[in-house]
Amino acid sequence: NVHAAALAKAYPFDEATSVFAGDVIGDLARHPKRLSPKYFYDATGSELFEQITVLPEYYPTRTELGILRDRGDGIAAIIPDGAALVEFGAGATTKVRLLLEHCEFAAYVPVDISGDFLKAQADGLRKDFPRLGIYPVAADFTTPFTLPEAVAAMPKVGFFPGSTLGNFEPSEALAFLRSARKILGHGAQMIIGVDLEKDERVLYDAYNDAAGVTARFNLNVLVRINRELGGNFDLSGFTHRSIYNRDRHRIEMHLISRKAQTVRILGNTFAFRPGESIHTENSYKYSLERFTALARSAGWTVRESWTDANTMFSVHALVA
Ligand code: AVI
Repeated sequence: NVHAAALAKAYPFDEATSVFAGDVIGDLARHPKRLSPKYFYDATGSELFEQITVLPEYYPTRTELGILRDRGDGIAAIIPDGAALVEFGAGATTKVRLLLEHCEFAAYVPVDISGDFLKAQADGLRKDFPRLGIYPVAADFTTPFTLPEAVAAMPKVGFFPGSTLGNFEPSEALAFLRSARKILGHGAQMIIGVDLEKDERVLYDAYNDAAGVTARFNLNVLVRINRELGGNFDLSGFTHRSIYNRDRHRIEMHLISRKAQTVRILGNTFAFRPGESIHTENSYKYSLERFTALARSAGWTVRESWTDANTMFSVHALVA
């Protein structure tokens, strides 16, 4: 990141902020402009995402929870007793609790970049599952990390809910599934939630909710750039847009400039044409066939797939 190196000399940022600054300046200098969806999740963004998960239009979270609840016995039947559950990314504990209640896990290993968040989450679970060994790992789960020694001898079960896979580009999704297989080891299993292609109106509404929470979530990345990097984005100068790109099987989120304007960030000036977009997120939607093929290319076999009655969302058990 050449920008980060130069910025680190000029500004007294911590390492994470230098990387954020370098990414923002590099990505806004591109044509078309873009920003990485990983920067949505500051404290406000994480709170807005929690609000999204309970919106009437946003079906994925409640549908996946329904599948985990209704198919809990089926999932438990294929998981060996005494296994270690390794969760890639640790959000709200609602989903993992469902698995822990249905299956006899000996250990739980939440992996997340935010150490503070992990600690709070682990403390809450310890109270309700006193016999479960909890071994948090503070790491970026998209890069290789080692599992704690304590779970070395246990069978491993990965857990990657929420269709987070959908926010990866296809090449990144493949790389992640390969890396997870390496980390979990031979004979491991993985439970993964994947959002499905469906009626475009349903997809459109899920990312253009009537209450405007998704719009606030999208715009919050500009608020964050203003606060953390001293940018001067005029929030009323940008509008939220989500569209379904049918050819690429993905929802795209954009922030559209309402007028000709310039924005300054750390000594850099970015010019916007009226109607010009910053592409902020892709959310890929899979068919069962395309997901099966992707898992296969990464060295996994789909052992079982579960969906809700309306085939809106899917949960898969993979074997390495
Ligand atoms: C976290 N991720 C799976 C969400 C999604 O649906 O792609 C993020 C999101 N973006 C807008 N609404 C929700």
